[in-house]
Amino acid sequence: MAILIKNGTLITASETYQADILIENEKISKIGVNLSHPSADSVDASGLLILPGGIDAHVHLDLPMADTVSSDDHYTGMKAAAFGGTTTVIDFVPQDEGTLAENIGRWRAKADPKAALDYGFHMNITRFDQDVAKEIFTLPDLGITSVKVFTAYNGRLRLPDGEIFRVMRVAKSAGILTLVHAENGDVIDILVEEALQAGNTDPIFHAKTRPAWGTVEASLRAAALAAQAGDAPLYLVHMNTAGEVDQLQYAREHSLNMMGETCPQYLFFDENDLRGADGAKWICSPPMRTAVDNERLWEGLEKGVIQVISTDHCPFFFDGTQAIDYEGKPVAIPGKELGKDDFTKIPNGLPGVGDRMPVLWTEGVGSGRLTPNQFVALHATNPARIFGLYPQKGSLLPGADADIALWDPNKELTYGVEVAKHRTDYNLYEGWRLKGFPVMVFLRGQKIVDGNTWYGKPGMGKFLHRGEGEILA
Ligand code: DUC
Ligand code: ZN
Ligand code: ZN
Repeated sequence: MAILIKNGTLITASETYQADILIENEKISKIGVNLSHPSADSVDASGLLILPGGIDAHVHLDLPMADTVSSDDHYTGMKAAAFGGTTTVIDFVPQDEGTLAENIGRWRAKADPKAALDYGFHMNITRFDQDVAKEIFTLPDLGITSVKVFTAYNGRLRLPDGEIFRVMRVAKSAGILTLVHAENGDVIDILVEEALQAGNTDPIFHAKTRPAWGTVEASLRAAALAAQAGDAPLYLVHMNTAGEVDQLQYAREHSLNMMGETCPQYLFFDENDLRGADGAKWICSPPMRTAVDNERLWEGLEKGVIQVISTDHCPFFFDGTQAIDYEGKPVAIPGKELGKDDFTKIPNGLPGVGDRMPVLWTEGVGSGRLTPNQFVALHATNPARIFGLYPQKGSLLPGADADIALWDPNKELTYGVEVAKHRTDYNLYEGWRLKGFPVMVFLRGQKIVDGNTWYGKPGMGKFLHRGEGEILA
């Protein structure tokens, strides 16, 4: 079935223009003025903007954490994403028992039957030896062209610096991008132990025990390791401090192949949000920082130092003892209440995958800080390029997948948990007034969202075999 979207204004990463779009066989087949087709279903997009579907390059779905699991799985999280204009997500495969291929196989077995959007995987490397080194070379054949390493979570996820250096060298020669989670694991462990000994168990101590300086230092360390690994390509995840923007700028000014992302929570909130009775809602790692950090991250986006806005979506219920209604059924999943007497037991993570584009449209484009074209670059085109999905994803071009968000720039609403479709009991943007919202969303030419109606289905999303990504200068 063909679809003809008429009279809309296309917004790409570099252009804004009026045209019609013809969709055939899941792809954009034509873009032009006054297009016609004998049997296409016509969609009138007068007064609407046409954006490439968003790409959230950093989500965690169905992620086991301590005594629970993140509350959005590959169906519910992707559905929530779609209602916010996102049509592709990239999830992380934990490195548990067995080979990388076995881990990926197990994660695919969970994701494939549920996926409601197209999706890819990053591979966490949290145990490294010669066998893993060899296996990294096979990841591109499995569709994975990025690995993530950690400088924190001692004894669990962290690799020693020498092993991070080795991973970077291997990854570079395999055409793979290394993602780094930058915090100082040693300092965190000492501060956490001291806080608990002193009886400091409130959520604010989550932030106090993970200092910003650890992140600044670890991000420079990552840049230096990548430089010494023959200028291995490097991508800094969830940037949250002003100092990280400085380090990224420094690395880029010195021609290193370094890029970075930030997430909405680091633009709008600070550690004071952890102080209230509901402070646990804001607990994620790395934590919120200060208003000065928020501002410098905005500047990093405006000036192109930071390339991507993703979410680190990893929601938990605030009160997982109380069921919510999800698609007509009661659902309760243990959440933040697990840590009511001890911040270290609060599951780390936030909802965000559905909030990202509507919130950033209002606060970024609506405020004049970002142009609509920058918005598209940060939310779709840049992640597509960096993660080897361009031009199939993140573009409005003939031949590309027809992943499209029709955006009403004048739609105003009060946002919050009742509007967002995440499977959790709270929303960080409760009561925010938003202007500009997706009203219709297509995944490979299939209408999956129309206003408040959901047409998506579990299993309709495809696993994406990503190619080698680009280094964005
Ligand atoms: N941080 C979180 O807060 N949750 C999941 C993973 C991560 O890096
Ligand atoms: Zn991380
Ligand atoms: Zn993450």
